[in-house]
Amino acid sequence: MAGSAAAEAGSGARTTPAPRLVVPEPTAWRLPGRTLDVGVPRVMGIVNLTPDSFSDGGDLPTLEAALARAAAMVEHGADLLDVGGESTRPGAAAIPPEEQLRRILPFVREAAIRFDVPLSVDTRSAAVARVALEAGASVVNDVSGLAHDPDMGAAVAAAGAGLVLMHMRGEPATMAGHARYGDVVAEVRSELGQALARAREAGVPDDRIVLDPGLGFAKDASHNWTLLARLHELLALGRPLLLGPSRKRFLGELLAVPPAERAVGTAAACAMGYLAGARIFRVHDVRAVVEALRVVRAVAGAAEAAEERTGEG
Ligand code: HH2
Repeated sequence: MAGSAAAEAGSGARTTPAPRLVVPEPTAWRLPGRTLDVGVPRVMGIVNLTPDSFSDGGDLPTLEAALARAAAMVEHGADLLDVGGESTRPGAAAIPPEEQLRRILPFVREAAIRFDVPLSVDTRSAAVARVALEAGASVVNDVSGLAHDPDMGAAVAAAGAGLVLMHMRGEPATMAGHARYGDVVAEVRSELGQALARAREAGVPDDRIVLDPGLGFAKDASHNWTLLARLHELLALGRPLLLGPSRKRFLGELLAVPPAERAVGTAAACAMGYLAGARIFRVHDVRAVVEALRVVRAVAGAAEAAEERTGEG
């Protein structure tokens, strides 16, 4: 295909596999009470209820402010909300479960009533997950990929919740020292496979699970770019892919702008991630990303229609 596209382009142009649209299988993510079709792109809006998150720490000091931010995200097209009470930026210390719950629980209770989108809780603590799931959350986003808390898999399985397994090495406090790979894509794929095995062992069914390469977690900028370029190789694990490039340092290093000005870079990374097969995008700037994904889908749809016509002719 790349060859024929190059031939059409003429004048010595060549194409690489990266910009081709990858259409992943499977396309269903089963959550309590509903199945999310992830054949189409889904945007997960970030609600950080932390004083120290790298891009938006302290932005939402009251429950009202958090609910207003969430309402705006849903209005702009967020399909899920991800709430967290612990920053996992490089160097961050762990936050005790009681403090995480103090930060997030009022929001989880209220958001579960107000918004008709699944609520995800970003935590590595089974105690936090259990309480949040009982209060109305339906997904656990575990950035440790079930490596941090040995009770997490059982907590997710018992609630029948959805599970995001993210790739990381070490802990946020130490992960920068683990950013050493031979082939970063092969190693992330293999270690995500181990996380998937931990989930299965704990009784979490495959159709509840999505996988995430963990951009910026024990990865330097070149690792992140390589993972974005070769994301489709992670589809071999057989589960939908979630991507979290939002406002991250590798974008800042390229663009030389502070975190609050990285929405355009984030949207471009999500658009490329979509072409490569990711279907869920965890972002702060929901509107920019929803619009970027709509544009990419329109082009991809037109390309598919053109291909079908060629096939018929
Ligand atoms: N990134 C962050 C936190 N949670 N979860 C998933 N699944 N994927 C990610 O890439 C991811 C994540 C870090 O971003 P943020 O929440 O904005 O910052 P902080 O950890 O400082 O709160």
